[in-house]
Amino acid sequence: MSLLQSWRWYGPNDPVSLQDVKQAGATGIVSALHHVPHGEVWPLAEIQERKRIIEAAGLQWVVVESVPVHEAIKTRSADCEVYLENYRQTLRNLAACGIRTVCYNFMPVLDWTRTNIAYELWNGAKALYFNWVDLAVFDLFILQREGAENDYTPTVVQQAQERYENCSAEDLEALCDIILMGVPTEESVTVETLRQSIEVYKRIGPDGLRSNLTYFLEAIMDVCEDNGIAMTIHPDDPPFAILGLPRIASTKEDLLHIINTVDRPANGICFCTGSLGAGVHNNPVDILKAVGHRVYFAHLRNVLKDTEGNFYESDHLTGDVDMYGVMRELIALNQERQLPIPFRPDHGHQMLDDLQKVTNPGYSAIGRLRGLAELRGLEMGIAKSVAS
Ligand code: DNO
Repeated sequence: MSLLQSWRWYGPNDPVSLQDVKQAGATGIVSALHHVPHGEVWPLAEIQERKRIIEAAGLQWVVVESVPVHEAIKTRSADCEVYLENYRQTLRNLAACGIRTVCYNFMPVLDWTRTNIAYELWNGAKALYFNWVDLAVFDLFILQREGAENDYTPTVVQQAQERYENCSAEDLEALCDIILMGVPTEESVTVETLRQSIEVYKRIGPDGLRSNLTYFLEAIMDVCEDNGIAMTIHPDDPPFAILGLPRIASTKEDLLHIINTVDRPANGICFCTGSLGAGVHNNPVDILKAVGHRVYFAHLRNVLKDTEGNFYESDHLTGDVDMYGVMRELIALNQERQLPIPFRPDHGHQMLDDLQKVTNPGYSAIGRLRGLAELRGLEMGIAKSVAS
C-alpha cells in the first residue's frame, strides 16, 4: 500500500482547480471551510456540499486542514466552553460525512510566519523566506514591542536599524502585510490585535499555553474516539519563539510531551518536515522515529538555512531535511497501518506560468506538481528497493 498522495485545495475559489489537482496526480484532497468564521460550528450541509464537489471531480476529501482553534480556547478565556462545544459539534458533523482526520495548530495569534513571499531563487522561481533582520524591523519599528531588542543579537538589531532607515513606507507596509498574513481568505490579524495578544500571552507563557492545549485535547478526545476522528497538531512554523509569543510545538520534546500528556490514540501529529526542519535544533528523521506512531498526516517540503538561522523553502528533495530518510520512515510506518497515511507536497515554488498568475503564497500549482512528482518517485524508489 502506497502513501496517500494528497493536495491542499482551498475550495471553489482556489485558482488551482480540482482538474489541475487530478493532472498533478493526487487522489486525496485536503480542504477546509475557510469562509466559516473561526470558532463557529461548520454546518453539516456545507460540509456535505464541499464533499460533493470534491467527489464529483473523482477525488476524495481525506483530511480537514484546519478546523481552527479559536483564540478563546488557546488563551482559555471566558467564552472558552462555548467554543469547545462548537469544536466538538464541528467534529461530529465532519465524522457524519466520513471525514476523520483533522489538522489544527496551537500557535498563538499568527499561523505560519515569513518575511518575504517572493524570494527569488537562482533559477527565477520564487519561494517563501524567513529573515531575522526583517522580522526585527517589524518587531522594533512597526510593532514597537517593549523589550524586543533583547530577543535579537546586537548585530541583528543594528542591521535592522540600518535596513529600517533605508525602507520606504511601501516596503514597511508590504513587510507588515506578509508577517500578519495567515491562511488566505481567513481573517487576518492587525498590528493592534497582535499587540494586545502579545500582552495576553505574556501572562499565559509556555506552561500556560501547554496546559490550555491539554485542556482542549481532553475536552474533545471523547468525541474523537466516539466518532473515529484523529486529531493532528501542526508544528510551530517557524519552530522557535518569535515576537515574544510562547511556542509549544517546536521540538521533539514538545511533540512527545503533547502525545504523552494526553495519551490517547486520537491525539496525533501532522508531521511537517518544513516547519520542524527550519530549526537547527531539529532532526526531522529522528523526530519521526520518536513520534511516528501518532503521525496520521504529513506535510513534505524542504528548507535551507544559513548560518544566521534565516531560511528559504528549497526544492522538495534538496535542503536541510533528509527527505530520503523521512520518506523511508514514513513508508515503514505506512506498512503497519490499515489506511494509508496521507501526505501532501507542502508549498511549492512559484515557477513557469505561475509567475504570471495571482497565486496563494506557497500554493501555486506547478511548484507543488513538481514537488509531488519528486516525492512520488522517491517513494516508489524506496518502496521497490526495500521490497527487493
Ligand atoms: C501553511 C500551513 C499552515 C497549516 C496550519 C495548520 O502553509 O502549513 O497554515 O495549515 O498551521 O493549522
